[in-house]
Amino acid sequence: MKICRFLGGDAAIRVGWVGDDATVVDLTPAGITTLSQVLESRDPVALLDGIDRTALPRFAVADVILRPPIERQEVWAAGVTYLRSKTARMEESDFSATAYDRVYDADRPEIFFKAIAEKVVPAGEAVGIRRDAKWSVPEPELALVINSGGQIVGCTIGNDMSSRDIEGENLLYLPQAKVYGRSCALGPWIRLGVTEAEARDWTVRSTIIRGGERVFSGETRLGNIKRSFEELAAYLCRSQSFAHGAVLLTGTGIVPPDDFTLHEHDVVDIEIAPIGVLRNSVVIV
Ligand code: DO4
Ligand code: MG
Repeated sequence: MKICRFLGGDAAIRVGWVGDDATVVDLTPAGITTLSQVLESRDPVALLDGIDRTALPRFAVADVILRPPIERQEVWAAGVTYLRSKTARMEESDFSATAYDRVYDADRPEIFFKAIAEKVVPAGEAVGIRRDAKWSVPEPELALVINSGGQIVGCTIGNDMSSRDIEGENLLYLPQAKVYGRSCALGPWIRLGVTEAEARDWTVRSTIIRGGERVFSGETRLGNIKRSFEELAAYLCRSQSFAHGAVLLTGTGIVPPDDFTLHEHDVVDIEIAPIGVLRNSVVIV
């Protein structure tokens, strides 16, 4: 079961039920006007299953403008959760290699703040590459949707856009490498009611298109994430609570070759087939 936020004809943001990735059913007449009503309910899937959708307005996905599937949650990100990510970071920086090596094996994961909700880019809009960076990459990641009680209630697709030269120069520059305009995309929608065991069997695929040509493709299995989703969510919620919930990116296992950098107008696709495809073009910010 999938839910989205989209713009209605009156330009108001509505919550939609997504069927077969092709149809959006407007849940407003059924009294569902915010995502949090669903995500904070005792049983989100049962809540939506209990709605008779037959008489509700429906639209083709292609005809609606999707908004990011997030309202007031903070977005955080885990890093170095795949072996591939650890080796890539160790190669990018002599300065920080030991830190990446250690954090991969440490009990405490790397978790950093990524974005506030209003800065998140939806599917269909442009993600950003910094104008002062020379080496910019997308980071295709599963994103966990966590409610105010710290429970994982759904998942979506995330892009943790990163400036690898800035990150590699000095670990203290990580916030600048990771947090800037248009550096976080989420979407196209949230999938509810999935167990971790099911999700770990899924594959993340990413392609980058430049001028109509595919210039990169890569894939990994979510089962390659070293830590459990529950462990990552529990660390995020240690010594802090999220009144509006949180979204936690789970790290990347897809790393383009070291001579690859994104260009303006590239198009980045990230597919996790049981969720959908997050597609964004690239703009310099
Ligand atoms: O400190 C590096 C960030 C790592 C990251 O974002 C990832 O592995 O996805
Ligand atoms: Mg990342």
